[in-house]
Amino acid sequence: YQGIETGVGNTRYSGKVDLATARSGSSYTLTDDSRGGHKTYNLDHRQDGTGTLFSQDNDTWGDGTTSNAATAAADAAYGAQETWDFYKNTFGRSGIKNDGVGAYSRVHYGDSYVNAFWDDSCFCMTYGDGTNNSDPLTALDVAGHEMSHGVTSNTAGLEYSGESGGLNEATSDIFGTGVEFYANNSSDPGDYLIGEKIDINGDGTPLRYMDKPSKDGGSADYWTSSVGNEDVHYSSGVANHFFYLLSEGSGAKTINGVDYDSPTKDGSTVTGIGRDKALQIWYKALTTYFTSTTDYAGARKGTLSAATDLYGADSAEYKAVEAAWTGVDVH
Ligand code: ASN
Ligand code: ZN
Ligand code: CA
Repeated sequence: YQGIETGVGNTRYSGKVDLATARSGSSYTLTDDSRGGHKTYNLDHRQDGTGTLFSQDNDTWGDGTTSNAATAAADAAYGAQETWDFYKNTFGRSGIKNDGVGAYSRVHYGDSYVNAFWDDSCFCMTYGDGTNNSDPLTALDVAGHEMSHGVTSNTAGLEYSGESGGLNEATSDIFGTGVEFYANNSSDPGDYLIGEKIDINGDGTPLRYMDKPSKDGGSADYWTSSVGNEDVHYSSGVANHFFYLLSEGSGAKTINGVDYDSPTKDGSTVTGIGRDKALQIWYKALTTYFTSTTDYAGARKGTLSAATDLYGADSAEYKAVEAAWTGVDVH
């Protein structure tokens, strides 16, 4: 017998989840033939090679703790699965290249490696295990962030420096957040924080905040003429803040138990249009109007063109895009 199975993942961050797996005879592997054949491999602390495909004689993966090597694999497989489904069901996009082909994921990269990364050359995702190998970088928003680098690379191709680099990073934060809300997982509910589950600062605070990016101590809340000189993970703040304002509006709000308070540069009020429409506008702009050299002024133009295409030039959505960019001082 060979076929697609529904296994169980006991993840570190997302509780107990269904995982699409493959069975061949009495052996199961972390292979998802319902989503382009995505596979999850164990690097077992190496830093090169593909690693070993997760394989075992039962279909329950991990035990929720990092002492079990398959736990991070369950998170990574779940992240790949939800990211695939988010793109398919939100935008009709079939995989990172829209060609129906799945990527692959590698977990347990290096020793106490505190990062995760997408690599175009292997068309693969890689996750470190975090500080003391005990906080793997496999949370849903991180997985969605990294795989979205593959989407950006295969669409607008935003160069990873200057303002286009900030837009590239923000695109990953925006869609990583989209994945987290899409998954609607009770252990990791949707929020406008990035990396809130992986304890990257050691004090429980998230890596980034979309409502007010400067809360991380480095990111830009508003555009300035020098924002393109900053690290792309900081210049992204302007677009992350735009996306929050467009989705949820300015001011104070509590969503899924998290408090937000999003300011505008000039004190103006922005009325949000909801995350679903904001995601459609960003995706249309990324895949239709943005190019490798799009800067913040170009992103304003591109998202306004996208809003016109989707909702009309006289729409409330178009006006909200204008207001949200104005709120972050992009004109
Ligand atoms: N995790 C980082 C990111 O996706 C890796 C990098 O710096 N490119 O932004
Ligand atoms: Zn990134
Ligand atoms: Ca998050």
